[in-house]
Amino acid sequence: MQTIFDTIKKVAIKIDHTIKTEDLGYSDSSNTSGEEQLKLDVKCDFLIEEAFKDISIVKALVSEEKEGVMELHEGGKYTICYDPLDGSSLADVNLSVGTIFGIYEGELKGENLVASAYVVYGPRIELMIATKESKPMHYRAQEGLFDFIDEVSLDEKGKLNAPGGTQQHWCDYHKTFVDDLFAEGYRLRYSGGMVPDLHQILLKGGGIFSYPGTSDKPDGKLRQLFEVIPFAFMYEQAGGQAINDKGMRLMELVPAHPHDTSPCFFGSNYEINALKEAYGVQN
Ligand code: AHM
Ligand code: MG
Repeated sequence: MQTIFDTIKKVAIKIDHTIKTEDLGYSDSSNTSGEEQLKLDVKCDFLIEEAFKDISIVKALVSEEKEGVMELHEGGKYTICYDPLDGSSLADVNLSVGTIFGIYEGELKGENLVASAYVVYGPRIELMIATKESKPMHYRAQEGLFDFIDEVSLDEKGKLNAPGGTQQHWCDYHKTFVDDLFAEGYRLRYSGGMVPDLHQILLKGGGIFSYPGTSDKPDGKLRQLFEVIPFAFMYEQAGGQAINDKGMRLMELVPAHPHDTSPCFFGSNYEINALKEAYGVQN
């Protein structure tokens, strides 16, 4: 597993360089979710594939930017599911973006995730790694190498509210829930990049990030294998909770297809318990 984390560290530095130096325009292709791919999406996907292709413990790769599963080594133990450049449409306005990795052993489902990691490309490059044995471990790059900063824990209750999805398409009880948090004094923090938005909530002690099912997207937007399950694991390891709109732990998701999405809510305990009440699901 350490080899995988070391590879993530090396490729993160390359991706950061790519973001800072390469063309921000569109490629002439689109991904499985029907979204137009930027040249940066394609390049970052390629860099990750190159970085992992000779590592024998990696059985397969599954990328948000590719259709199927890319088999690598038959005797490998882990499948790495990744979003090469999450929030890539924010790069041209110079906001933070990220890379997300979910490391699975066996069938691709929540309970088989054994570790997750994400990288934030902002004013600095930061990395968070979570394993079953640890709280999320926070690193920051300094001259191309990652220094360990600290373990991260969520407080019982935070102050930040990051409500995703188009408000016009929210259901009434979701709107009431979001409004009630603001009436309680919560502050809006939503950049449109789930990596920096969830990173901010983790590091500032707590709050809630939501991307609900909406009338136009009943299953939400965020993809289970590359986005939802890796962050659910991070939040649970930090002492928080991560659930869907039925109150089910996101770690119990079993995607039928690699690109399946799910409504998702990540937060500290107070806010997630309030959400369960607002949605009328088990607490
Ligand atoms: P992407 O993987 O195509 O970049 O999309 C995922 C991003 C998330 O980072 C973010 O939370 C969400 O899309 C924002 O969506 P919206 O613009 O609907 O708020
Ligand atoms: Mg993404």
